[in-house]
Amino acid sequence: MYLKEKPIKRVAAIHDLSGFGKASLTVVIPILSSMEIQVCPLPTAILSTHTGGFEDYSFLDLTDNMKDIISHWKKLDLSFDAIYSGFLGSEKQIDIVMEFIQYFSQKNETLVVVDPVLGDDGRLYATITEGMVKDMKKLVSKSHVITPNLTEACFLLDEKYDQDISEEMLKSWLKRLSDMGPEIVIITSVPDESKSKIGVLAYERTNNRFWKITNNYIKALYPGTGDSFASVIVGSLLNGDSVPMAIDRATQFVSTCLKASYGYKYPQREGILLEKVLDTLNAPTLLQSYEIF
Ligand code: PXL
Repeated sequence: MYLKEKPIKRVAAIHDLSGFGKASLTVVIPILSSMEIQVCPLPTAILSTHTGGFEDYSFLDLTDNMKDIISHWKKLDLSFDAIYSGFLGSEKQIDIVMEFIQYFSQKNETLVVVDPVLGDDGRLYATITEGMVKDMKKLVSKSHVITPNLTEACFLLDEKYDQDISEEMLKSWLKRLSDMGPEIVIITSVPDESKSKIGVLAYERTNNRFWKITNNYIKALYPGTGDSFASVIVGSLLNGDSVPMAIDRATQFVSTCLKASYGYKYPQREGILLEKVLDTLNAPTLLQSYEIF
């Protein structure tokens, strides 16, 4: 049949909605929409702002509402090309996401991407508990792709955060993370030896290949860059890119966002100026930056 019942790819995006500060759904939706992918948000919580650099934020836990949303989606017999989870609000929510994956990826045609949002810069985010770290390990085991930053990789592996980690050690970490379940492991925010560059390292179990991309380090911490990176990975893989193409595209996009933002003087906690560079997502990737290591 020529007319398709589902004309574009569809993602169930399980993240919070933070009203101000550009993170989670406020970056996931524009990025994936720009990549011609339909986003169906399953919100985990509503916050006045994200938690990175703001205090006294409001936090509405949506655990019970998530169950209602999911049961309606089941009644509608919805199907998704990908399930993509990020910031989760409680241990109970991690169980809900695992059940969601079990139910909605029965035919094994659904790409499951877990961004194990736990912390950054060696520390857990304010709302993340030790119990959530433990449960996140279980959720990771149900995924095809994970995108931890270096801090999150340490928490998932019970390793100490050390910015001076060697490449050989990182290779073993990538494999150990993949042994937990996911076929593709992408670790972001890895400083290189000189600390003047920052890298993304990836492992693909099927081909037993390691990929690396490094970029000049911009000394600035804008919350939401991890969410932007993972969203581009989801969009690229759904659009048929290979793993190195996807990391190339995601790295170029985040680095363009950082450069666009760094030229302005405003509080970094307000996040990257995503809107200024969204249209670059559809430019062809030059595929000149990745290395095999
Ligand atoms: O960008 C990750 C993220 C997502 N959601 C919330 C956060 C953060 C990071 O600080 O606070 C609410």
